[in-house]
Amino acid sequence: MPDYKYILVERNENVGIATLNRPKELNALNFQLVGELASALEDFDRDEAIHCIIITGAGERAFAAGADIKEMADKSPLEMMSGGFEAWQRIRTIKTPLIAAINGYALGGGLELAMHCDIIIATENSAFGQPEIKLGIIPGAGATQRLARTIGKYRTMEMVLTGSTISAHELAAHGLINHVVPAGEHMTTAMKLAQTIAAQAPVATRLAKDAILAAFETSLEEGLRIEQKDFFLLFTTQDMREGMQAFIEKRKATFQGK
Ligand code: CO8
Repeated sequence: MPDYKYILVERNENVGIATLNRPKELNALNFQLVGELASALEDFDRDEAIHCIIITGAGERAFAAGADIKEMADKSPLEMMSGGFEAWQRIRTIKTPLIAAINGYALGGGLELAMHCDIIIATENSAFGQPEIKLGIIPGAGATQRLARTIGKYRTMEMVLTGSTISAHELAAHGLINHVVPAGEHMTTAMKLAQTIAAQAPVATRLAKDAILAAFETSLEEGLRIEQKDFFLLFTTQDMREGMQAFIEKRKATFQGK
């Protein structure tokens, strides 16, 4: 396991956990942290034993309060362009289902990181927002696109143009958060969900993620084609035979990831 400076990595049976670990700085995302996170997620993605991944933040106050403002403050456009944005692209292409477990602030790049995940759990004391406009910039890791596609144009405009924060309950009502839980229960809830996902056939969960993401990235025609291709592909797996045979024999399926 590589020696990371800004994240913690652990395994709990078939679940991988990556923890953003700069609690004093509210887990602000400096370039090295995002690079380390991308590498850790890729390691999990390559590990056949890992079937679901949780991303969370260390400490009581934040998932992540955004990109590291102190690191960005004197950067030129060219330095920003070559400063490691490809790490976000690497996170975007992780195939294993990702769960964000949020406790506290998820602002700017922090909310964008949560939106790179596939399921979002947040405690009721969490606060969300895209405050970049107050810094004279706009979101740069996907929020204008992912927020608009999830909560709609008008709410996104208000969030991005005012930079104001929004509660977990409000974002859940708009469809961006799956479950709002009492303070301190984000990891328990995320772990239960992760274990349920990890117990399924892993090729199927990865292809399900692939097909659902196509809904956000392609036309309906192309998305339907991707879904069918993924669907037919699963008929080549041993896990599909096992899943259906187990149903017929009225027993629990044992999946092998093959
Ligand atoms: N960057 C750097 N340091 C931060 C950040 C941040 N985003 N957020 C908090 N910190 C630091 C503070 O400077 C402070 O450090 P110190 O003790 O040395 O002064 C420490 O964390 C604790 O923070 P506060 O004292 O400010 O705590 P408060 O409880 O008073 O306030 C807030 C909490 C409201 C969350 C406040 O810290 C805040 O407003 N933070 C900044 C939020 C923000 O503007 N985020 C957006 C950043 S821009 C961005 O995310 C663009 C993404 C682009 C894509 C990614 C490119 C890499």
